[in-house]
Formats: sequence, structure tokens, C-alpha cells
Amino acid sequence: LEIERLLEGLRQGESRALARALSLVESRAPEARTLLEKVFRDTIGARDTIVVGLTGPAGVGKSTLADALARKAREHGKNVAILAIDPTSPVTGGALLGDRARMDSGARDPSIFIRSMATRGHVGGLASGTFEALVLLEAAGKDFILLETVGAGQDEVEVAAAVDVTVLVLAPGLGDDIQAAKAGILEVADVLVVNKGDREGAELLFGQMSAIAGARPVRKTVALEAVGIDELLADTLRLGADRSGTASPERYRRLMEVWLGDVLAIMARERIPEDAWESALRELEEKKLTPYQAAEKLLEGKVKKESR
Ligand SMILES: Nc1nc2c(ncn2[C@@H]2O[C@H](COP(=O)(O)OP(=O)(O)OP(=O)(O)O)[C@@H](O)[C@H]2O)c(=O)[nH]1
Ligand SMILES: [Mg+2]
Repeated sequence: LEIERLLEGLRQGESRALARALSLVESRAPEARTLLEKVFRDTIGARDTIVVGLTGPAGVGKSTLADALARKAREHGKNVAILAIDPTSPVTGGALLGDRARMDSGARDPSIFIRSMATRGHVGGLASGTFEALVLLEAAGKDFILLETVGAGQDEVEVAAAVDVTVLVLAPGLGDDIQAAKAGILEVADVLVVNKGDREGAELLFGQMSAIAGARPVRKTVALEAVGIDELLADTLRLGADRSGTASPERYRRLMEVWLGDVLAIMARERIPEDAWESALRELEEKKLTPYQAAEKLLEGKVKKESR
């Protein structure tokens, strides 16, 4: 009954229901799956929601840019959400407090839904639960979603699979971070942004990015002052229209491929009995097995058990 009410609130686009639903996803509550299964068919791949991924090294201005883009998209009549994926501290297990506090603070446009989620050590800059969160945002009627992730410079394929348009944000004065970012995300980015256009070195970086961008748009922005945001929004709307929802079955297939792989790994782990897991770990410690052999053993054990 509780879940029915939540579902109803979600479909009405109520922010409180949406926030509650996302908390269920984040805490990996079983109700999250129930909700997801009820809305799945009518959301992802069936609507014209545009999901824009903002990624790039720490501190380049992704959050500031997301704010500016969100406000501009509101002016265009979009129903906007910002989802920020926080790297979780391996020590505390909590999301980075500063960002979280800022993201969740009330001092902003109440018509823009903002939320941050912890990554729980999941690779690819995405939380385990990001796909689910996007579906729930769509179910609540959001049609322009900004997904902020910290670009680790590798394994960005997953970010790209989750979104319709990938925006790589860079800024002058980052030195080696730019090199790191270049490695992975540069190939999959659809739009390149040089933010902090008011800073020294912006012009140089803009030139460098333009030289390697090929046919892709390169934009210079000053996110703090909303400079260059119109053009960037136009890029995302134009590219997004070709790729989102109903427009692109191939993208849907790619997303499902990544998503299925994720879920399969999680489910396989959950189905391994604790004693089998522990004994595999022991054998790994004793170097009797490699991780590949251990995984094979665990999966075979499971299959035998179930067919008995
Ligand atoms: N000068 C200048 N500063 C900016 C601009 N955009 C953002 N900043 C500042 O840069 C700092 C980092 O901005 P954020 O938006 O938090 O950057 P971020 O990429 O989201 O950072 P993380 O989430 O920690 O990776 C803040 O102090 C911003 O005020 C800009 O266009 N020019
Ligand atoms: Mg940020």
C-alpha cells in the first residue's frame, strides 16, 4: 500500500515522492526494484527525455555549469533535474559532505529537482543505482536531466551508455588532470567545454581542444556568470533530440547491455552462499586459485546446487 502511494506520488511528479524513491534506490531497498519494475516500460526508451552527462576532473565547474544549464533549460519550459554522483570515501562510506550539503541545500530554484547520490565504490564514475535513479526521474516527468559525474579518466563507457549526450568539462590550470581526462572520456564526449573562460589559459586550452575535437562542438563558458550557456544548451538539445528515448533504439540496446551486465554481477554475488565466498577468499589468500578460477568455481558451485 505504501509503495502504491509512492508510485502515485511519483507519477504525479511530486518532489517528495521522488526524493523518497531515490532514497530507496540509494539504500538498495527491495522496494526500489518494485517501483522500477512498475514504471520501467513507460519510461526509459519510451519517452523523449534528454539525459546530459557532465563529466570531467574535480573542480572544473561541473556543478556550477549544471546549475546554469538547468536554469536556462527551465526558461525553455523543461522539467529539469540534476543528479550528482558523489565519489564515496572508501574510509567513511559517505558521500563527500560539502557537495552533498550544497546540492541538498534549499537556496535554489525549487522547480529544479536536485539530488546527489553516493557511488559506493562502483566503477565507471556511476553509482550502482544510477540507471534506476534515471528511470525514476523520468517516471516523475523530468524531461531534461543533468547527470554530474567525476571523470576518472577511464571506464567512461558506462557514463556514456547512461546518457544521451556526454559533455566533457575542462578548465585551465589543471595540468596533468587534463591528460588523465583525455585518455578515456575524450573519445566518447559529444561536446567539449572549456569552463572558467575568465581565467588565464582558457584561450590556449580552447585552441587545443578545438584542434582535436573534429566535427564536435567546442564551447567556452564562464559558468559562474552564465556566459556561453545558451550555446551549450542548444548543443545538448540538438544532439539529445536525435538520440533520446524513442529516437534511438541502438542507444537503448547499449544501455541495456551495460545495465544487464551490472545486474547480473550483483545478482551472481548475492546468490553465492557466504561460506562458499569465504572459502574462495581463503584459497585466494593462499594463492591456490586466481580470481578467474575462484569465480568459475563459485559459479559452477551455484549451478550444481540449483540443478540438484
Ligand atoms: N573563475 C571561475 N570560477 C568558476 C567558474 N565556474 C565554477 N567556478 C568555481 O570553481 C569552483 C569549483 O566549481 P564546482 O562547480 O564545484 O566544480 P565541480 O567540477 O562540480 O567540482 P567537483 O564536483 O568537486 O568535481 C567553485 O569555487 C566555483 O565557484 C567559472 O566559470 N569561472
Ligand atoms: Mg560538483
